[in-house]
Amino acid sequence: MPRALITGITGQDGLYLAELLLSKGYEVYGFMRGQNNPKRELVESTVPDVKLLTGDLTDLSSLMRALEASQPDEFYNLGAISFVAYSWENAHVTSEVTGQGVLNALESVRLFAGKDAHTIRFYQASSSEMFGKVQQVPQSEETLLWPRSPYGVAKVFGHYMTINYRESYGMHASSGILFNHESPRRGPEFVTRKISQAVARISLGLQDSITLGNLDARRDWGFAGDYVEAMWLMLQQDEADDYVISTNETHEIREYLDLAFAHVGIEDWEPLVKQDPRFMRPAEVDLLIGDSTKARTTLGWNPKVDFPSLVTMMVDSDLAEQKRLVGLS
Ligand code: NAP
Ligand code: F7E
Repeated sequence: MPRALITGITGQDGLYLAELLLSKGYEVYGFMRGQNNPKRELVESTVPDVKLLTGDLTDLSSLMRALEASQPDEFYNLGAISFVAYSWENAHVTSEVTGQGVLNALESVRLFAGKDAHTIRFYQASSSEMFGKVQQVPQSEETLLWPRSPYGVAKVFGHYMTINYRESYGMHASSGILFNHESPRRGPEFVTRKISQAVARISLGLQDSITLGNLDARRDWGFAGDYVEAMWLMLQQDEADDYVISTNETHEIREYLDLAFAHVGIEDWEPLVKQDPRFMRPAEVDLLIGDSTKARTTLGWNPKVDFPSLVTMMVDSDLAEQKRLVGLS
């Protein structure tokens, strides 16, 4: 039975990846912060077969202990401070967790396994935020990186550190440059979930309006369930490498609003959406659109959920949750 260790197990991708690996017969270990983590219950109820280990990406010794306890064949480093807006307010801790945390994870594998470090296949969760002020459209593995947020800068550090450990120590370390991917498990601070939750509440008469920031930004949005499959495929290759994972389509936030409101029968949503500079960013990433040709041809990966289906999936899930919360179902 193959064994996998996942950092970021309480997050959106951690849960989907754990489900995928369990379905493939893996023994799965989840690395989680704190003995009193409020998300422990969620993990225990969603993926009860995952064995939980506690620690922190900023603490090398806790990663070493997790490796000792799990003896993994595959190590998926998904843990990070992942909210871009927050990274300006807390740039230092973002660099420690999202940046140096990757170094700790790589170093823990090298120290733990020594000359056998290549036998633990390593996945790093890199991000399209690294493209920032885009230098090429669409963005591929060859596109120059120009991060526009402390989060993006930290991800660039982790990305190159992963490549460096591959080249210096022969580690099987791969980096997935994932474009935005969403789901009903997306944190409510991210724009897609913020909208799906608000649309559900507005349609049920529980909320009057929603307040957003910049509506002109464009993103290449996919479904998280599809994207974790790409992570797994990367670690099944003989050679480690870097891959862009994206739908190759870009959509404005307004299009997401159009589809989400239309799904609950509201066509004229403009009066329901307010804008507040509080949700604007000091520097914006305006246009993200990925070119995932390499992943499609080499890994045989293809996204299955398209943009309209993603939006309706998220709104339907929030409608069900809101109805449950107010006792309507
Ligand atoms: P998420 O839902 O925000 O999950 C982040 C996870 O990191 C949580 O489990 C969190 O644990 C954990 N974490 C935070 N600080 C930690 C620390 N100091 N030590 C250990 N764990 C810590 O993120 P996601 O959407 O699943 O994304 C997974 C990874 O992919 C992240 O690295 C993210 O940056 C990257 N990524 C995401 C996207 C996307 O669109 N979703 C795109 C590209 C790359 P707590 O519950 O304890 O906070
Ligand atoms: O913002 C705009 C905002 O916070 C998307 C993370 O998973 O994907 C994610 O980062 C866009 C931005 O995601 C609001 O200005 C407008 O242009 O949903 P988001 P993100 O910043 O793209 C990348 C690939 C990651 O790696 C990250 O970890 O939406 N926007 N109004 C807003 N955004 C938010 N959050 N809230 C608003 O009210």
